[in-house]
Formats: sequence, C-alpha cells, structure tokens
Amino acid sequence: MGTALLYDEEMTKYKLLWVDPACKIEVPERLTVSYEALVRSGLSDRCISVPAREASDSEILLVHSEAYLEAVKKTPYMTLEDLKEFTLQFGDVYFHPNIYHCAKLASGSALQLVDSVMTGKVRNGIALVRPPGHHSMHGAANGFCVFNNVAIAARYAKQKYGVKRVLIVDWDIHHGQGVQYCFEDDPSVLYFSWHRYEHQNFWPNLRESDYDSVGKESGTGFNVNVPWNKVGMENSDYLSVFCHVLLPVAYEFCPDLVLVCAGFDSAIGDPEGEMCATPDIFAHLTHLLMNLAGGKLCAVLEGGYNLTSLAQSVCQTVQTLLGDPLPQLANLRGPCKSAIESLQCARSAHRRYWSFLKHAADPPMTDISTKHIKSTMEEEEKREMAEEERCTEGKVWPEPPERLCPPVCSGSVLPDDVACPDGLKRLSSSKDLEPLLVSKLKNRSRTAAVDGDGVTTFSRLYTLIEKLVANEIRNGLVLVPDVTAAMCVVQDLTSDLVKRVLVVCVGKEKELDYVTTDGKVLVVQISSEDNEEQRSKYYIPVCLKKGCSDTSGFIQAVFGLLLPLGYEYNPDLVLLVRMPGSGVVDSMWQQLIGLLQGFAKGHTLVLMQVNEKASMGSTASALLGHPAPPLQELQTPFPEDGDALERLRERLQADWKMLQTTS
Ligand code: Q9C
Ligand code: ZN
Repeated sequence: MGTALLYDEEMTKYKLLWVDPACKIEVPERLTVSYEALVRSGLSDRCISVPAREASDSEILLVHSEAYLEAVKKTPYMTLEDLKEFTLQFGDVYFHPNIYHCAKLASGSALQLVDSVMTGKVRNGIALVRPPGHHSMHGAANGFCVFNNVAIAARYAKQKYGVKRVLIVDWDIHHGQGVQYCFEDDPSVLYFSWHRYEHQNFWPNLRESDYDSVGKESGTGFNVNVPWNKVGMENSDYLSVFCHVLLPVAYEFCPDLVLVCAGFDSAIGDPEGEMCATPDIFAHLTHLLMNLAGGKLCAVLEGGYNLTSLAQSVCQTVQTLLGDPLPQLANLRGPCKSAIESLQCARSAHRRYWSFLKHAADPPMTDISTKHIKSTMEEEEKREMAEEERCTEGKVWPEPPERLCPPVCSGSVLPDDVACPDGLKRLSSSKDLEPLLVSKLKNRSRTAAVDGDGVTTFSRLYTLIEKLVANEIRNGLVLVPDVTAAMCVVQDLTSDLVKRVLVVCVGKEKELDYVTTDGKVLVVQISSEDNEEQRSKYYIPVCLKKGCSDTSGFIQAVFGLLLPLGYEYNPDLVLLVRMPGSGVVDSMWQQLIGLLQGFAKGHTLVLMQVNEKASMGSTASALLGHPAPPLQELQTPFPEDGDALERLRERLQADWKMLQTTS
C-alpha cells in the first residue's frame, strides 16, 4: 500500500494577466517548485503517480450552483476586459482563459485521489493542484479559488463509496469559509480550521470564522474553528491545538476518511500567514492524522506563497505519508498566551458536544473584555512579542534535516521457542556484554534472576538498543519473562547511550523503583493505581478508574497528557512497557504505538511479557507502520477520570508548558 501523487503540469498554465496586488502571490511557480522539490529529493519516485482528470458537471454541482458553473464555463471565451469585469463580482480572485480547465482538473485530481484511496489502490496521497478550493462557495469564486476541491471530494466520497463520516482538517492559514458553509448543517462532515483572524481584522474578516461558529441544526458541534488572534504562532501553538482540540474531537468522531485542506501558508516565511511554524511541523501534523480512518488520508493543496517554505513543507508532508521516520522537534516551549486563549475558547465552545472535551474550563474572561478594543491591544501586543522573544521580522530558518530511514524497520528479541512475526528481523546473536555491565545488572535488586538465559536475552537487548541508537534499526519488539526486571535493565543499558528516554507504562506495576529526578528518564504510567506520593516532574502516574481497559479514558490521557509531555520532553528513545494483564484493548494499543512513533525519530522499544504472545502480531503490525484500526463505539469517559486528568494537568503545567490549556 503506497502513497498517491497527483500532479499535472497543465495546472501551471494560467496566471494573473493584469495588476492586482491582492492576487499577485498566486503564481504558477507554486506548483512547479513543489513538484520539482519532490523530484529532486527522490520522493516522487517513491509515490504512485495517478493521472489527473477533469471533474464532470454533475460532480461540480455536488457543491456549486448551476448558474455559477454556467457562468464560469463562459470564461475561456472572454476577452481580457470581460475577464476583468467578471472577476470584479468576487473577492480576491482572478480569472484567465485557461482557469476553468485547470479548476476542473484540480477538483478532478481530488476525486482521483479519493478513488485511489477508497478502492485500496493506495493507503494515502496528495494532490498538488491550482487553483485552490476552500474559499469558493455555492455560487461564488473567492480567495484564488474557483471550485471547492475538498468539499466536492467529501460529497463524492459519501455518494460513491457510502462513506459515513468525513473529517476535513484545514491547516491552511486562511479560514475555508466555503467548506464551513457547505457542511455547517451536516453532521456527517466534521470541519476543523485554524486561521489567522486577529479579532476579525484579517481577511476574509468574517464574524463566522470565530470559535463560536460551531455548526447549525443537526450539524451543531461539527464545525470547529480555532482563530489565531496574533501572528507569529509557532510549532508549540500548532501542536497544542492538535493535542487539546482537534485530536480528541477527531477520535471521538471516528471518521471513515480524512481529507486535508493542505495549505502551507501557515508555515514560516509566508507573506500571508506571517506565522513561525517550521516546515517540519507538517510532518507531525500529517503523522497525527495518519492513524484515523485506518490511514485513509487525502491531502489536497490549498495556499502557500513563500516558494521555499512551500516546497519544504510539501516534502515533509509527502515523506510522512510514505512512512519515513519523523524529524525531532526541539525546544517546544508551550503555547503562547494568545494561543492558549484561542484553544481554551474552542474547547469550551465544544465541550457540550464532545465528551472528550467535557472537562474543558470556562472561556477566559480576558477574551470577552478585551475583544474589539483595538488600540490598547496593539500596545500590549508589541510588549508581549518583545518579552517572549518570538520569531520576528527577517524570516530565515534552516532547511529541515534529512530524514534517513534505517536499513531495518523493526527488530525483535524473543525467546528461542517463539516464532518471529512477519516483517521483523530477529536478533539471535549478539556480542558478549562487558563483564562490568553484567555484574552491574546482577547487582541490581530487581534483576537478581539474571542467570545464563537472562544474560543472553539482555545482551541481545543491548545489541538492539545499540542498533536503534546507531539508526540501523528503527524500532523493536522485546518479549521477556519479567517486564519489570527488563525495564530496569533497559534503564541501565541506555543510560550511557541515550540522553532522554520516555518510558510509557501501560498497566499497573506496584513496586516501580524507577523514579528519576535528573531528567534522563520521564515515566508516564497509565493504570488504575494512584501513586500519589511518588509524583515528581519526571514520574507521572495517570490513574483511570477502570484502568487501561477503558479506551475513552485512555485516549483522553494520551492526547491531554502523554503526547504534549512527549513533545516537550523530546526523547531520543521511547520505551513502551506493557504490564501483564493491563487490559489495554488491541486497537488502542496499536494507536498508542503509532502515535508514539512521532517521537525519537521513531525509535520505540516495546517490552512485553512472554505470556502476552497473543498481542505480538498486532504490536508488530503497528511497529511496521501499518495504520491502527479505528477505535469504534467509544463509551463516554467517566467524569471522575476527566476531572482527575484536568487536575493533574493543572498541577503539572508549571513544569510542562505543553500541558497548558488555560490562562
Ligand atoms: N495581501 C488561499 O490561501 N487575500 N487563498 C489576499 C493579499 C486573499 C488566500 C490579500 C487570500 C486568499 C487558498
Ligand atoms: Zn490560505
């Protein structure tokens, strides 16, 4: 199962023919630089090339009015003067004799992509198209957009494939009001958009782009807006909104298909967005969506006007769709004050509709009191910007580092009588451990039982860890007689090799003597046990009433706590420990493995007890990068768990800024 790439040079063959400052940034080179970057990096060769086609009239009419389609149909025959005049009735858009043809190809490309994904020809894909689509409306072109490519694709997927729920994630920096209008009364399509808003002072200056437009009638709750009220938003701000707003809602919605309005004007250097998120953030945004809908994800290009950051961002997205390890994101400092306000407002506006947001706090008072009081705000803004040393004028950023795939994806260390799952490489030989290390292991109270067999297992484990660190193997599966003992051994083995280890413990372990305070290890344990007295900055027990068998509570803990902590900690290795009898549901376990692979360049080590062999296959599948099955029929989480999680986050916010959701 591969990644589809749709591109047709024909879509570079229209441009602005007169002077219009509002439209001069929308140039044919947007497409050529994106495609050429994919060719140069070798990424296009790894994709499955799918031809574009024109969308038919009836397909366009899924979203647009007959009158509008007929009007656009006439544009190829218009004189320059007629085109100019025709253009005038719409906002921030231009027409060209060839744009109708290109617009049909752009929509048709999105449909070809949906076909490729829905028929199983590919797992996911991207369509590089012009003109973009998300601003165009039922009867109007707008914001460089002629036909609403993604909206048409959503209706088409529902009609042709009987798709029940479509999630549209619009990470373009503009509000896709055309998409919002199309689906605001439709509960089968969940639209999420973040956008530069500046309290309605930024284009398209619509009241309905604010967080309180949550949808209408039966679609109430299915429209999620996160307005950015300041420029200069960074990686931390984007990830916080994903963790604390989008992902809880998206997982509760449980889509059958994910469509992305993939605009890259939300990246650093873009003249429209003026944001500061780096191109590698799109690797993570993409990754975080890739375990929804069984991996069925279609990205369709929208905006992106800085040709350098556009090309880099497109490459990051495609490389992630292909399954390459993710880049590490260093120095995430937590969301800024304004981003916290935005996400807090969005969370509270939606807490009535989504049980995973039920415990969100009230909206901040500052929002109500300072909104629209412009002059005083600008002063304050300037001061805050200087204070926080946020990204300023001359936008330069380093090219994202190369993302090298290890020669082996997944390794395993298993007892000799256990068969190795398909696709994993078994480590059977290994060099002898240093005598010093052996005696150290033997001396540890918890690993007293390190006999001959134990030493063999642990020396293989050591070899595996060395290979992970040397990037010769991406990740590994280890089956041991006693996970608790093995966990301590791993700590010993890694202490010289790895700077920071994130230990994720699934299930309860009573005598965990694993507490560190030097920051070399961060332990997050999810279980039904409350280890109140053990808490430290680096040991975080999360207590769920029904333990790990409660998938709803678990997922809340993953997005509300584990992922933000992981991003801020930025580990070099993730150790995922499955305690015997944890009760974790298979699909949740696979989701967790998939999500954790966003850290440490995918270097995850899974420790399981030999008597849990039954879950080896699903573990291996997740480690090999296959999408996790959707988490279906989720129960409403226990209110006391939501409360406890909220309290825990509140307490930890001082130490871990990525946990902040309130100001
Ligand atoms: N300073 C998309 O990104 N306003 N459309 C331009 C120029 C219109 C953006 C003002 C921006 C439209 C798909
Ligand atoms: Zn845009």
